[in-house]
Amino acid sequence: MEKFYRVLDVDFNRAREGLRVLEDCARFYLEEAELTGALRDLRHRLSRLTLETFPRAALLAGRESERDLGRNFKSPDRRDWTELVQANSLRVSEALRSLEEVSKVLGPDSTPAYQELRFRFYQLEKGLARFYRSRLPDFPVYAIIEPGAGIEADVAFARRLLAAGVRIIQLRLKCGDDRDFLDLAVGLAGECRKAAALFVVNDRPDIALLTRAGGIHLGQRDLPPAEVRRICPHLVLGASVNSEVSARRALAAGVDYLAVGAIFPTATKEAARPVGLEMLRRVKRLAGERPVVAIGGLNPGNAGAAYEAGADYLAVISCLRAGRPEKTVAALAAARDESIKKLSHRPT
Ligand code: TZP
Ligand code: MG
Repeated sequence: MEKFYRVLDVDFNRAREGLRVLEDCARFYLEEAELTGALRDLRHRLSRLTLETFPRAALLAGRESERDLGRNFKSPDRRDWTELVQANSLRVSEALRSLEEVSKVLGPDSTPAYQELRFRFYQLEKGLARFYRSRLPDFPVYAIIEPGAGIEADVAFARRLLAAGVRIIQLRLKCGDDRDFLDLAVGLAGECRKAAALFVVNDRPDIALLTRAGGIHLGQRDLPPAEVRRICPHLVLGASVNSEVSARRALAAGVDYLAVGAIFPTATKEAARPVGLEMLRRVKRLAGERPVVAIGGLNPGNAGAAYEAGADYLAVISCLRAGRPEKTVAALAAARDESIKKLSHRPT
């Protein structure tokens, strides 16, 4: 029995501590009062249940941390909030499951209560989804595909881009019917999944959900980002902006990245008034840690200037169709490396 108490003690600590880490993330990073309160409540309920069901003395008697084989296991480094939250979410759900199993031996009357806590945690984990979608892949080319030569050809084009290293593909469809939109989105989503790339749907949260896309992109006249967030809390959410006012508005709505444009004149979206590199610089300043995507009239010739003005990514449509896409993608990516080199040599 003592060994069961040892497991109970370890997993009680593990679950409580994991919940405390998540609570701190919700409190200090997300600053979301409701989620913070719900995680705290779960932690308190777990403590109450355990300490009211099992004698504290038995838990402490079972404790043998000095001899614990796991004592010297090195826990992996965490690169960011996403990894921190992911690791601690797993820790909590695993520990809750273990408590539930051990309670079957030590105090079966409490098992349903442990099970309920575990299910409550699964629910709360959804609130932590914000941490999971805040990251865009590293590669700086954000490819936008507008349907051209039919689904097969468009999907084949996406495959070429992915093979060239592109890790974000957006589907943008301004005319045509919904069935075509959905069919093409299914094809592109499948290719992106195979390549572990992010698939983003422009304008349409319904199509994004139906195709299990990773992101949704909204213009200023599309559905409001805050509303879309309610129905797609797990998706990377991007917004197009063309001024400091619109950038502030999008940031206040909690978007994950901003797309600024049109930077240069473009025939792809003639109505888009060019805002120039200066606006890109200003939006970058406002965006803080959120990534900024430059869009509009970009190509390998002006890519360096866009990176130097603050673009983290370049969203491109027509230049990908202008020559061999592999060559263009490589040139757009190389321009970033050049800019980084140039900026790091610039005297301060
Ligand atoms: N939004 C601002 S400019 C633009 C969009 C969708 C079009 C960008 O296309 P291109 O061909 O890369 O200039
Ligand atoms: Mg739109």
